[in-house]
Amino acid sequence: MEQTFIMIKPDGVQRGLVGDIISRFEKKGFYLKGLKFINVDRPFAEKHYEDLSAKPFFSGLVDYIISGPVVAMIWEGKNVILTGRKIIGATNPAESAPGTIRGDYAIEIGRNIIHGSDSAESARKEIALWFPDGPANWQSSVHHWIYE
Ligand code: IDP
Ligand code: MG
Repeated sequence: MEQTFIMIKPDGVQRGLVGDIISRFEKKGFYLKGLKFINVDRPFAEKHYEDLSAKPFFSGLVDYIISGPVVAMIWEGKNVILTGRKIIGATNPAESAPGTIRGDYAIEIGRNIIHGSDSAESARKEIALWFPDGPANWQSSVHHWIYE
């Protein structure tokens, strides 16, 4: 089954949104396969966002991600990469639909609470970067109530 990397950014942690965000993914039916509460350093944040290194907002983005602890997660399920992006909402919260995490809780693009992998390739790279030991090994006992 597909896996994605989801990170609650420092503003999401500071604002007390960790439980709500985890709950949205859990209630949907996705399985939590990795969870870490950590501070990352500048080289690590730069590596995570290396594809954006030429953007004018890159150093501000790295400052933001290292400004406090983040919650790094692996979520698993059918189509979890694309569906996870839909649950998160558009990058700019001004354009995120109500009902999405960013649409409900954020206002500015540089304080948009949460990250989610945007493709199978980035999910694979990000999970390897953040969880070098790989995902947790467990199976949900309600699987057949979620999948036919
Ligand atoms: P995504 O998080 O929706 O995948 P990306 O384009 O990958 O969006 O950008 C990564 C992060 O960089 C965004 O979530 C946001 O925090 C930040 N960012 C993107 N564009 C801007 C911008 O124009 N100004 C400030 N920050 C930005
Ligand atoms: Mg992105």
